[in-house]
Amino acid sequence: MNHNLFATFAERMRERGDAPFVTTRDGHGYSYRQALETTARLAGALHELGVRPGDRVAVQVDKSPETLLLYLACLRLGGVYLPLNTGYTAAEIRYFLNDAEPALFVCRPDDLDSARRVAEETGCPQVASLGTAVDGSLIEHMQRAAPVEAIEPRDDNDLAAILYTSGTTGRSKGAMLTHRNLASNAASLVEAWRFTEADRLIHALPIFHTHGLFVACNVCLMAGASLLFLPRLDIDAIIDELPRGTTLMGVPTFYTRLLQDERLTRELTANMRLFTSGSAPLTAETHREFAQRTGHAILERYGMTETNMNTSNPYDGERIAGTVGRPLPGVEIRITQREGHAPVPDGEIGILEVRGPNVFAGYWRMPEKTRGELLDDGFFITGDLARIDEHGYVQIVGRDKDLVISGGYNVYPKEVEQIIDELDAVVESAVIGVPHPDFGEGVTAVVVRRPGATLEEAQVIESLAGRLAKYKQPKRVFFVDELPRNTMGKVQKNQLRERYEAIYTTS
Ligand code: MCA
Ligand code: AMP
Repeated sequence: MNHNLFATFAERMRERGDAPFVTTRDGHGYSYRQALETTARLAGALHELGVRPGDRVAVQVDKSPETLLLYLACLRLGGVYLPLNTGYTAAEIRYFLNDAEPALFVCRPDDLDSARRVAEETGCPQVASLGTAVDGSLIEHMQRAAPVEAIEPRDDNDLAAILYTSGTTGRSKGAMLTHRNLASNAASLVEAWRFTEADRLIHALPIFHTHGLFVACNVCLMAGASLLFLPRLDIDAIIDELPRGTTLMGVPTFYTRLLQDERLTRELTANMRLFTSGSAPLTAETHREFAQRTGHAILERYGMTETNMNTSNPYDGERIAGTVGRPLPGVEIRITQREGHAPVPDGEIGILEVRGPNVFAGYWRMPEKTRGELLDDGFFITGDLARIDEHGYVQIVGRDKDLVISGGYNVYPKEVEQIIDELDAVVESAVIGVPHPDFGEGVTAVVVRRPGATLEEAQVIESLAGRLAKYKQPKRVFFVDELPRNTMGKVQKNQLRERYEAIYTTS
């Protein structure tokens, strides 16, 4: 049996025939039949460009139906899909290409020159481009190449994708996801969230992360549902589409922004059956306000790049605000002490560990880091602090890792601090996340200047431009004489978070 995830998708695609698969607001799109054919043609283009089974295909392009088909074509050919945030700078991309050694880098048409330079520096043999108007050299290749009709045989444990997560101690790590990881999770979610052919998902997330790509698209593909692709979060467009949609998946910022719009009502959302939230904590207040306004209890779930989705509030039972529900079928969780991994007593806070067919195969070419987080018994240490409440629901209460989540994107303070600390006028810095009304947490830098130096806030932010994606850059920078430390010399970020707690929420 072929365990290629695409083989499962292809079966559904054949069955669904002329039913709509993915469309944009201006009517461009593909039926399931057209999508299946186009993946064969795109696989032909990839083959012509030298991609062979097991090869990585790095992709940094804007969201479009063709981007999704490129992912599927890569699976079809047995390639390993490596999507990259469109906000990453050339400096960030250099690291990923060096580390992953892709056979092909697909970039935006406008980025072709810089992409070619980075590819040359990193030894990436081929570059192609893909635009949002069915344009770019990849499309030209597709028009010339012979389609690849076959579906490359893959094992359960063969890699389907690598997604980079920033490292708490510097280097980004490539999470290796297998065909089994993706297939098992998509099947669980279809079941848990009752996805069917009748669903129409309003899709406004980026498709270079687990949430927008695997949770949203794989689930729709497995269920034979249809996707409405919006290029980004656009509240007007969502409001306009809600009467024709059945489901929306978002990060908490989606819901706080929707709530600011008076057009969001019970009537507007009457056709919708499911709103889900994840990637960052949804406040109980947002959950309640949304339920009051629309009659829909947002279904919050919890996942990670390394594990796909782990827990979910129930479709039928009570969805409890401030919790992420119970483990999905086949997923085991335990709450442990940091040292020794012994379980904590019931109801107490500890580190959340996860095991199951959803848990990744390890970090790309980083056996040490893999051993540090993926235990011999198969449990993965998430680094999230959690407790299990009296209903058996998981509550994520904090993080044991130094991480800021801004608008659903992870920002590792270390990465930002390292660059700020390179400035001549800086002695040291600490980057923290503090409550932000739009992004949940706002990236904030606290900097110690050298005596006599005249560094200002704007200069610190400018120094990061071109080196770090915009979402990682601090929204505010503060200067202090010294950073608070404990007796061991460790910077007390909790104290800093308390001190700057209200900077974004009181204006
Ligand atoms: C944009 N900006 C941001 C963010 N997004 N700054 C901080 N955090 C962000 N998330 C910057 C822009 O560059 C801009 O800067 C300014 O903030 C305002 O941008 P705006 O137009 O408001 O941004 P937007 O296009 O509306 O985007 C906000 C967003 C977006 C909708 C929250 O970031 C988003 O779609 N986030 C979802 C991320 C996601 O999919 N995460 C899943 C990964 P300036 O004005 O100065 O130019 S986690 C995952 O997959 C796990 C497994 C899971 O559990 O799901
Ligand atoms: P990423 O590495 O981008 O996949 O982000 C995964 C992290 O996002 C998790 O380890 C959690 O810290 C956080 N996360 C995801 N979903 C939720 C949620 N529903 N509530 C709180 N945190 C979440």
